[in-house]
Amino acid sequence: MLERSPVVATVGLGANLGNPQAALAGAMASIAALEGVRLVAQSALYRSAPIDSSGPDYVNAVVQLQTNLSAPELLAELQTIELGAGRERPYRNAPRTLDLDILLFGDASIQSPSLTVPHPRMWQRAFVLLPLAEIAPALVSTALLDSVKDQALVRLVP
Ligand code: A4P
Ligand code: MG
Repeated sequence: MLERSPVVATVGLGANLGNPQAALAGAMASIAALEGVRLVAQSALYRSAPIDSSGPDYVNAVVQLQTNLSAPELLAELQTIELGAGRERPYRNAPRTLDLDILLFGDASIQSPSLTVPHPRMWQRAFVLLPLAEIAPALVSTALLDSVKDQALVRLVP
């Protein structure tokens, strides 16, 4: 079988139930431990109020990884990690113990019933753009950052 060439994927992490900081740290470790995945960068954690959602404040972060997995394979692995963190889906945008979204997968454009990449709402959200700018500044223009400046976000310093 032909080896796939590695792709750099960007994953957004979020949580607002349970212990979000611990959930995000655990998820980063689980992602780094996946076969066929190498974690190349991780942002700090950021706290913000829910957008189009409810419940306690969210904690968010973004990681970049290099992987030989396909995008659907990576999604399946991320969903297994979500389930391991007690993720339930009672209704759309419900508060959650852990959410892992594929934001970018190389320069792929994917529109399937189970996967839309780039993530359609990522460019409107400070909780994605600020951590992304921290680890991949070339991907986030000043104009984009300016467009989300009204969304309050606190960088959590460990
Ligand atoms: N799916 C399609 N594309 C993707 C992708 N690129 N990455 C499908 C991951 N999954 C993708 O996901 C529902 C289905 O989307 C999956 O089965 C998968 O096949 P989900 O995790 O159950 O639902 P979700 O995350 O609630 O959906 P969505 O549409 O990604 O939600 P959003 O728009 O990301 O909103 N406020 C703050 N402050 N911080 C947050 O993290 N998150 C949300 C979720 C709302 N408000 C927030 C935050
Ligand atoms: Mg999700």
